[in-house]
Amino acid sequence: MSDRERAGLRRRRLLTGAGAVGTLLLGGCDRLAENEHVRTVLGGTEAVTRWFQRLVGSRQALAPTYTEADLSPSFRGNGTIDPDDDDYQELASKNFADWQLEVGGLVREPAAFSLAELRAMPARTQITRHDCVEGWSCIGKWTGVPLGAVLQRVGLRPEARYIVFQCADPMTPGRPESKYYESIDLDDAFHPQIILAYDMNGQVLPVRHGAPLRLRVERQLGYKMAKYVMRIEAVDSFHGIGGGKGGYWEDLGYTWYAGI
Ligand SMILES: Nc1nc2c(c(=O)[nH]1)N[C@H]1C(S)=C(S)[C@@H](COP(=O)(O)O)O[C@H]1N2
Ligand SMILES: [Mo]
Repeated sequence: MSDRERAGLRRRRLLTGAGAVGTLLLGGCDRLAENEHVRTVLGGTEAVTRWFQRLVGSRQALAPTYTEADLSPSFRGNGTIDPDDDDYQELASKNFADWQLEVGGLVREPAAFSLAELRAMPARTQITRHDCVEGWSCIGKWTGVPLGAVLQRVGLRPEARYIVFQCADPMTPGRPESKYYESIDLDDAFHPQIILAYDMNGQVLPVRHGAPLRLRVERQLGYKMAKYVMRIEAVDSFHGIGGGKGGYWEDLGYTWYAGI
């Protein structure tokens, strides 16, 4: 996203905030975005702290977290909400009992993890705000295994520079080569808030939001947070993957680093 687009996104948020009184009856997500804005205005010190942290903060700084009271009553589903893919539907019909996460590429020991194995690993829960490039936000609670823990299990080779997430959902019906994919660099891969989430708001992650496993990249925009993750691959470049830009939307012109 260019600085101009970023400014546009911020402006849209401010406008949403200004309309708070008139739109109090709006459901879930939009209303919470407004509450957040109101809180920022009232909590001046916190806003300044956050601004300063962003200014000098490292890539390892944490995204803001929220409380149960802040949870959006309904969380918007966006992009694919039910993958148009026979293999995925077959797995879903058995409650993902036969699903496995493949991890390969530039790793020492390629492996496959069942949901039970992922759930047995150290878990992290966080309540965060999801910002979509389209200008809406929702607050949700996510539980999952830190991506770094999974990568440690397989061991990255020194040549690895990026982690690519291959998803189950074709973006053009009937065209498997159009499946959604995303990528992040190693700074993010080992960021403590980057998790592979299997629970949302204290329940099993619904299909709508990426079952059985979706990525959370809390310091970037929504399109980085791959849903329906089937395979994770460590690579040294995006050459030969999709259109070569590191993600489905990136191949269509979105910026690869979508930091917020
Ligand atoms: N596999 C896959 N992941 C995806 C998408 C998608 O269409 N397919 N959409 C992205 C976009 S633009 C957003 S805003 C979020 C939406 O997540 P949600 O449905 O949980 O709100 O998922 C992201 N990850
Ligand atoms: Mo999005």
